[in-house]
Amino acid sequence: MEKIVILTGAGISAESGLGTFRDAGGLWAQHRIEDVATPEGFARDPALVQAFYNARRAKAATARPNAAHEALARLQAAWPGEVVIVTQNVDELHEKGGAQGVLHMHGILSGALCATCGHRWPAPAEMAAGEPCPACHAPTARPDIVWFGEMPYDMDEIFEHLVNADLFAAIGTSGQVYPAAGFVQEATAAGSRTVELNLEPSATVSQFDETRFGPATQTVPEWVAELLAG
Ligand code: BJW
Repeated sequence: MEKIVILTGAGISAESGLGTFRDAGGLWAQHRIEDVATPEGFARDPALVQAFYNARRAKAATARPNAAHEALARLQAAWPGEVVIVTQNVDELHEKGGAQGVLHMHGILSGALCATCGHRWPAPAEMAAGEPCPACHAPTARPDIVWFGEMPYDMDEIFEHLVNADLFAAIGTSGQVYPAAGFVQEATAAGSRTVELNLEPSATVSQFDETRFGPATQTVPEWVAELLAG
């Protein structure tokens, strides 16, 4: 039975009303990456970083999964082989749409992490600068988000899935952030077919065997229906 590995990025949640990073008017047009998505930025101004993530946590809490998230959950439930979803998104809309076992390589907005001892716990709706860790009591609670220069989560498991994939799909990701941007190369080297679904060609578009362009709420349900029809 064919194994499908799917990588998703901010584009799949765009039509749920959550901002992407690099599109015009996206999150990085409003904030400098190095201020809000690096450990150095957090050390410099924890209040700014907490405010950035508090706002995104509040927005994600009310966001609804869209037809693309729901189509991937349908594929997982109906496909006779394995369907692994790896997401760079921190919004948990795949789970809200019914997906199982999602690998959150860049963390989750609903999680908190101690920068001192590494303890992880559910984040409150609002986090403040200098909040204490419930385990070691150091005043270093932060969002459980993977910032630039940090190791993404579950990498061993993800690479294991990639080398065993028969089909790799990247959905709504610009292909500008590593290691995720290198997954298509890993999958190709392992003999997998590859497909990109995106609004526009990504930075790695030339590395895919097949491309489908358009809004995720259209392209993903169509692609899933074709797969399930055989
Ligand atoms: C639609 C749509 C619609 C819109 N329908 N589509 C070379 C190799 C390895 C590492 C590096 C390297 N060079 C540099 C590095 C280091 C660095 C990096 O990649 N820098 C680049 C800027 C060059 N990477 C790291 O530091 C990572 N750690 C690391 O590498 O550790 C060492 C390591 C080495 C080797 C193996 C393993 C580990 C950590 C990266 C952490 C990224 N964190 C962020 C922010 C935190 C999360 C958050 O706040 O939410 O994660 S950055 C930001 O970018 C966020 C995203 O998850 C990530 C990717 O963005 P994404 O999802 O692609 O969004 P956009 O906005 O870029 O694109 C949206 C796409 O959707 C577009 O293509 C649109 O067309 C499309 N779209 N509407 C369909 N309706």
